[in-house]
Amino acid sequence: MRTDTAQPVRLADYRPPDFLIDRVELDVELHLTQTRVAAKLHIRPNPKGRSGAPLVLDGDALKAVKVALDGRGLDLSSLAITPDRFELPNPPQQAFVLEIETQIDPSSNTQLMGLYRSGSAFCTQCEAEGFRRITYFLDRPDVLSIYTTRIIADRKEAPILLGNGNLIEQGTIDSNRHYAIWHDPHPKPAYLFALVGGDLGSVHDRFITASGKEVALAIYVEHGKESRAAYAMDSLKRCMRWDEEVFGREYDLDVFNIVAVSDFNMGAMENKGLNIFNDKYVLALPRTATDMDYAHIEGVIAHEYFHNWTGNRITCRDWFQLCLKEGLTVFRDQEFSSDMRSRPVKRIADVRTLRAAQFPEDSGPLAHNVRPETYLEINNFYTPTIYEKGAEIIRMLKALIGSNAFRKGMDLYFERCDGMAATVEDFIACFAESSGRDLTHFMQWYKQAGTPMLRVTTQYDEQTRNFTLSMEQETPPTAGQPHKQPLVIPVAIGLVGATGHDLPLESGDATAHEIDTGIFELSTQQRIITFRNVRERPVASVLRGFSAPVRLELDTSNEDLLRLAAHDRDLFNRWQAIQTYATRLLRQNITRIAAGELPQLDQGFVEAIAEQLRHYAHDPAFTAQAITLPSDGDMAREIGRDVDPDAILSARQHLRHSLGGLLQSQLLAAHQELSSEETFSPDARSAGRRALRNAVLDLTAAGDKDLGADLAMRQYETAHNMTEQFGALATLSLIPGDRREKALDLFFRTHAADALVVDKWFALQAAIPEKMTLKRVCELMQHHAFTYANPNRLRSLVGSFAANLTQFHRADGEGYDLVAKVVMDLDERNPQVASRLLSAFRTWRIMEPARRGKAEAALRRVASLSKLSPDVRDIVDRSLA
Ligand code: B3K
Ligand code: ZN
Repeated sequence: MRTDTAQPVRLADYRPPDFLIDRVELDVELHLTQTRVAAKLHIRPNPKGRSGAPLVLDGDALKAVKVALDGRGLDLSSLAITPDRFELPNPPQQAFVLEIETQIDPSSNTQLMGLYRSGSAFCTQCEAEGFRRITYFLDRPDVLSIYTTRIIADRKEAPILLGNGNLIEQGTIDSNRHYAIWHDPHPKPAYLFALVGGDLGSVHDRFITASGKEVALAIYVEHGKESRAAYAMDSLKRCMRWDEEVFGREYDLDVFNIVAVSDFNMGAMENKGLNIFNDKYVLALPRTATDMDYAHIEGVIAHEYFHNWTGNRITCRDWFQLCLKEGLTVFRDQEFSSDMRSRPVKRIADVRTLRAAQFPEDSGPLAHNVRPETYLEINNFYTPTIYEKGAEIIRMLKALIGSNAFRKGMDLYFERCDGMAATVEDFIACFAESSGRDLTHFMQWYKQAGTPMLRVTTQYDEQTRNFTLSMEQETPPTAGQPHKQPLVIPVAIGLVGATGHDLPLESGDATAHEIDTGIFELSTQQRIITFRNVRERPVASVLRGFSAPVRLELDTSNEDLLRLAAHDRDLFNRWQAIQTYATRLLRQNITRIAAGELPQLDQGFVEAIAEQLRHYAHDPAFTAQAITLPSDGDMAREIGRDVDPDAILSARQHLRHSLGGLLQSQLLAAHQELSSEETFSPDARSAGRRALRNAVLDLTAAGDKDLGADLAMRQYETAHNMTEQFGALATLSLIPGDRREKALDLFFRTHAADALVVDKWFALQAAIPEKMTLKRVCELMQHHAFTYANPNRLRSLVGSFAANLTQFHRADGEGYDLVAKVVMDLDERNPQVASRLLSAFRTWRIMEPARRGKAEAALRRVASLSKLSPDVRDIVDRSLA
């Protein structure tokens, strides 16, 4: 393992490479423990680099066995080669060919970076810096090369040999071995390199592009799982068409291959023409996958495919520009899913994710800019801030300049930057040009961490019929950034009248464009807008569609929230109104419980939920979101300091209990009406019905646990698909007793052979908000199906526990101790997954003092280890700073 000697890398220090590598010819002879990699690099000095500089190539745990320069062998002992560095002190001043042969051991690669084994297959992961674990290289995203890869393997062991680009030749080497040659005509950085060798099953299809070119599509999976790839294939074809229609982007190779593997550090990887996926985002059958899994498959397949243009054709100059490909590609996949499903429901889901994952990051010790300025370990920057907040910036850009200028700007970007390693500035310049706007101030979103607070107060004057809305922004300080600048915030506003309709907007304080679009810009610290001729007192619906990634503080009364909840034509704000109301109720009850008083529930809120239920037929998926109360994590974030998770849990349980009890008959009726269709369809409407049915079941059980358990058992027994079965099990998991244990047991026995379903079983148990969960998790870590070797399994048990607010943050500190111990045990084997788990501590400072002390002690224990990976060292040091 590399240990923690990493030096910070700074954006300000960027220098073009001294050499370019135009062509790479790789010869990879796959072997379990002694894979031979012969690289022939066609190198030339970069006219933009320093002349006369030495050639220094990156390596990581490599062993060179042979080196030749322009065909002449070099004596290895005369060269300064270490496992992580290859240097030619006096390279030729013109183009030259450097041949390096290395030998690597994929079987002992437990980090799952570079070439490794998953099951019985060889596969690779090179982003961000994994290619240097395969061969010495200029492993940086601004060195673009054309790759030709010959893969040689035992024919029986690896009948399937895949590489980037198009297959140009295949044949026999001898009686046991065969080869395949893949050529990728598109220059690309090394992080997009991939190869796969193994004995895999596959499904095939084809796609005809808008200009009539045929593309052969294939998805490779473990033998026997072919039928599970159908939805992924369907999603692939739909997103290929969508990218043509919405962004004018066509696919550019003859083949597009996807390989699903079960050991993968993250979700998936967009290698050119050869996407490699965590099988969780490929495999689905109604009896093994929930609707949420289907939606994720659709989204991730699209995300990786969309990278072909945003990431691959146009890549990043350096890793500081990561959001250039990730934020933009997340925005594109969100838009795709919105077009495939219910747009408001997708928006609500995305905002929930942003708030649950990015907001806590942005207000804690790991806060960083969407474009960071320094890093120690780049793998720690694949964060919700880069991805989700990065996508929000693109969404705001579109709102500010309008759809037409946005599309023109995208077209310009594709035209101007194709084949380039670009920067955020290159990207934004295209929109400045297409819209004619100066976007200098807008750029600040990339340069400043922290979530802005937007405070809005309103006043209606019956005499003058003026409605005054004042907005104020403030971004709290974050690590290393004590003073913040005001940002350009697009605030979508509507004025909702008594009948629920929007009142016309008229104001001398706003531009005609703002009045037309309903999107008002706040670009200074404060802005006051007076709307004129407002015929009745309106309720302001602010930040419609969540038009900016900010926290909103509003003076809307509860009564006015009910108007929005019932009528706002913006469905996001309808949902938000209920969430805001519920949050207020929960906060009051937390205080009441702490003071020894009884929690309360007001009738208005109960009626609002009942009203949502009455109208579920319109969009059941929306209703499912609307009747789901803010989570424990939502409340912890809202409270923001001296958090006592147990107090949050009891207030929530109480509210759910009262609500479930009061609405019981309505809930039971809905559960009955929504009972499932015999034949399963994963489409959004059917999925919405199932989501609502599960939400209804859950609330019923919160109201009356015996009734709920009976209903859940019945649903479990009659379930036709995983969504219903797992929904029932999830409800049962919250009701202690024999029934729960029996159901869990049965579920495991039914699905023991199916790793992705077993992951759900682990995850569900680790999420139970009960004191006994810690013991349960420790026991499950001894279960024969548990292993440290598989990232999905680890995340399902330990990751799920670390996301369990009350149990990870137990008052006795044992939750922290457990996660810290797993991180320390795992670090040597897989630093990336270890550091990801450790980032669960990112909110430790908002806890009440006793818990805070325990969390800090656990972090200090990790920090005190002398041998830590740079990944974990970086996270632990920043968490404690
Ligand atoms: N680009 C990859 C993520 C790589 C993570 C490296 N630690 C997947 C994606 O965002 O599409
Ligand atoms: Zn991505």
